Amino acid sequence: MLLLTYGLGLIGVFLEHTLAQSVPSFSKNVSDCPGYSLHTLQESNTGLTAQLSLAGPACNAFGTDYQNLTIQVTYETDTRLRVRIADSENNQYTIPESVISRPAAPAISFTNSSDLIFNFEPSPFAFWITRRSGPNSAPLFDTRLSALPETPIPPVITGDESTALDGFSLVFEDQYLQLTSSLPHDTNIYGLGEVIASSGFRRNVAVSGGSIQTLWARDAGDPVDANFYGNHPVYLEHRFNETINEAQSHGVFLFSSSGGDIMLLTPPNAKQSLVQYRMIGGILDFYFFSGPSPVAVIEQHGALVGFPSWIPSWAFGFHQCRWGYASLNETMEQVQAMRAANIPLEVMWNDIDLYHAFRDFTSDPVSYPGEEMRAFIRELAANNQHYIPILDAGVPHATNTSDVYDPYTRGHELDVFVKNPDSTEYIGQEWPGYTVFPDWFANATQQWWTEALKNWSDGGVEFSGIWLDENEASSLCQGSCGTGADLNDTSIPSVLPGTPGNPVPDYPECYNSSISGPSGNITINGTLTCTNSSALVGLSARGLGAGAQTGIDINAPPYAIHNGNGDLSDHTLATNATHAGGIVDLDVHNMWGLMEGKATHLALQDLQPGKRPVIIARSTFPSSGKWAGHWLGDNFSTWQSLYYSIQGILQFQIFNIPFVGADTCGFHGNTDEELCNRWMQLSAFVPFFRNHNQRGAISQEPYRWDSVANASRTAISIRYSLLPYWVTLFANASMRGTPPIRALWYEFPTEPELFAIDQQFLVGADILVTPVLSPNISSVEGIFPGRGQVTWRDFYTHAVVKASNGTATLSAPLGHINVHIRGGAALLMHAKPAYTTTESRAGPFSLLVSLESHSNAFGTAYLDDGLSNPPAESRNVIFSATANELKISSCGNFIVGQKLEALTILGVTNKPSKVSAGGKNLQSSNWGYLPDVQELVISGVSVDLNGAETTIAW
Ligand code: MIG
Repeated sequence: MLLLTYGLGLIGVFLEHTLAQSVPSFSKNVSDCPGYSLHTLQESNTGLTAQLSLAGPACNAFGTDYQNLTIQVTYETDTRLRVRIADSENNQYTIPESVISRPAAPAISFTNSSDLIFNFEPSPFAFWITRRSGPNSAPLFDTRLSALPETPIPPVITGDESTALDGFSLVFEDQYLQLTSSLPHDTNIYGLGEVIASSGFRRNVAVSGGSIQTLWARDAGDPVDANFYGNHPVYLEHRFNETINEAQSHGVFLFSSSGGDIMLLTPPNAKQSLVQYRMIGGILDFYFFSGPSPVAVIEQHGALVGFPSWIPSWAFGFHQCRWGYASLNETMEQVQAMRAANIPLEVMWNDIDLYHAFRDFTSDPVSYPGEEMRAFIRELAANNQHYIPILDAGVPHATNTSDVYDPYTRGHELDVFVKNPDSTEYIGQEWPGYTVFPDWFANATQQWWTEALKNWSDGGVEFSGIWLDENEASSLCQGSCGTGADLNDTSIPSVLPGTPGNPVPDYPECYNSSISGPSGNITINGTLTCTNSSALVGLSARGLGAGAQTGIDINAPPYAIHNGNGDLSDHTLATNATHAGGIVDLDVHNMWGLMEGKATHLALQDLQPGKRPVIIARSTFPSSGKWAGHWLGDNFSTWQSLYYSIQGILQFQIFNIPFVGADTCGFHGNTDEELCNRWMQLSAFVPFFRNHNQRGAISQEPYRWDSVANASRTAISIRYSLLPYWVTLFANASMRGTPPIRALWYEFPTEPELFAIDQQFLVGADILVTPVLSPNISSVEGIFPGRGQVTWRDFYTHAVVKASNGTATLSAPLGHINVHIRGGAALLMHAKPAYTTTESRAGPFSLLVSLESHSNAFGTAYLDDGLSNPPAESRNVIFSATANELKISSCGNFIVGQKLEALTILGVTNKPSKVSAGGKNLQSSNWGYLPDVQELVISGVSVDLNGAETTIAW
């Protein structure tokens, strides 16, 4: 009853703010939109500028047509071309440099050297992009009507007429912008997000359905085929010409913070596929990246939006979290239990349980007292461990004048909160009751945020990093529900999960009560009762949640994007919430999470000078990687979620936010032993490795089951031995945007059988992970790229994989994850992985070399102190093997304290008669040869990685 009255009250307030706008009537039909004609063309040495005029009567489809547009084409580099179409009046919102700074205008001309060429026809205006290096191949992007099929095209979602396509003219209205490009039939498209696509990592452009990527940040627990936390209007397209065995990738990025729908489909009977952009604001500011390799496309996107921030080496350790550690004691017990079980724990986290009255920047005086927190965190630090707490987006509104809550008082004083249209504070609702929201556009917000973080840390919560939750931004009520309400009322229309009245009752996915014990008693002792076939059912299911799109609010733009919540103002700041300078949230909604991440990064730089900030954010936007990493949000304790985590991790590599991972063992629902076992092992090969759980669900820390403890120890030990490899991959990401985690086809772009593979992935170029994604099986089939030309060796046994037709069935008992090393790899490793990354780094190095064709291997290792920001001195070590010898050389100024003490060289065909290091023969007791796996093992050396070139010969 309370809920109902509450809800009605909110609607009243909301309408007051929205009814004021009278909405003109629109045709809602783009079929008679006239397009534009180009004139007043001016060419320059970096590109061209021209005017576009509406070519006929305005169609006013979902807004009012602009009469005049300006197009600017800039050859920014040889691999990046910008096509920017904006209203000549400059009324439409554009992303300011203060939020995302972009490279300066080109100082020299790339017009005649760029691999991308801009072509156009003036009337109706249309453009297409071709490759200089591929004059005869299909354009990469083509908006000509002649390139597009006849319209109308039936709905992408059956029964949802708004997803039909009925005209391809360029439409540029204040509230609707449409641009359509032809694509080769059923081309390979990756990216556009954030999404969990039922089609897998490769997006569905096929006849049966197609895809809609809706761009609107939304707090929704990992829905399939619908918009949720982050927004990334960038895709990576891959084309393979079988006839000439040529593979080329390119990228297309729309630089816009507006809400929108991006449709991908292949019309029935059409010879081509399409991408159609439907934006409800902003301008059309496109960037094209020429690749031609997929990794180059990702690097080119990074060069534009910003490369990922440097990650300190400790952040690659194992993180333990859950919602529901009720007290500091309970939190400490986890740290102790992990130590007792000898399962490495690097970073301990707390969720909102930490807070006093659910308030940001607090710790509960009874359950998490400040001074005890300080002592706890310092003890962690003394053990080379770290601590990360949560921060929610909604800052509690103090209830009354006697309620001292400094972050609110101070923020109010500095005028840093989002406003209603009438300039009063916008008051939404979160766990603490009524909340306000930082306005990242206001002048003093950064100062206030930094101060609040400092005070929190000074009060005892001496965090090493920050976890940013709910930053879509999420609000539990509709509109500014606190405006005019009784702010003393801190009740919320929702009960915490795990509290009486809202238990987490579902049995683990594979639970069978007849085998697992009496029903009604969920324990962590799950049994292995799922069959392989049942668990992955639904992977091909579709559905974009468009059913939720009823009751469009009058305050919503006339074109209703396919927001999973329907109303754009639902569960978030209302579209009319107002930022400094009069910006309405409608235009910048998708950047709230980015801006919070940036402000937090800048604050940590201030508070922890010289250190690399560790920030994990839920809502992201292009350039978020410069400031933060990401976790994949509220997934489920299911096998399907385990599988989906791989495409999520791959997607965020495209977005240049490589430090990403899923809630290991699953968030929603109750996990079980087998799932958690497999998941702990998979996540050990994922950049951000954190176990996290829903409040009220059964406990799932890795020590809870013996088998999971064993599996975790094994996988974490491999992870820590591979730390130099992770550090090198992430250094390359921060310096060049190179993605650390790669889809198999990135390395083998001419092998179409790999284009849809997302059950396996590569760590860097050299480590292939083939996880188990289904219950109750003890073998797994894997594909081994290279078509027999590449040697893959088992990481554990060093045996060469025998793949017939490119695939092999691998033994995969519970507790074993298949990992293979690519022939030609040379991996520097920590010889003695220890309890923490710091202790692992303190030990000696080893080297694993997997020779290709029995002679060649190459690898590099980036070494530095793992902490400094910006990075201080570094050293790049190069390993290069050819015909019976390995050369080790390095450059840089960082002094590596640890020696290389052991080498394993795989692929040595015959037992060597002698082995030498640095010209001196080794005693026979210092090396051995295993003929079965053609393995030469060398110990008893002590190679100085700072020295001049050392040669190991055999
Ligand atoms: O409304 O802080 O995604 O990781 O445990 C739920 C509690 C708020 C959502 C996050 C989840 C976190 C939870 N939060």
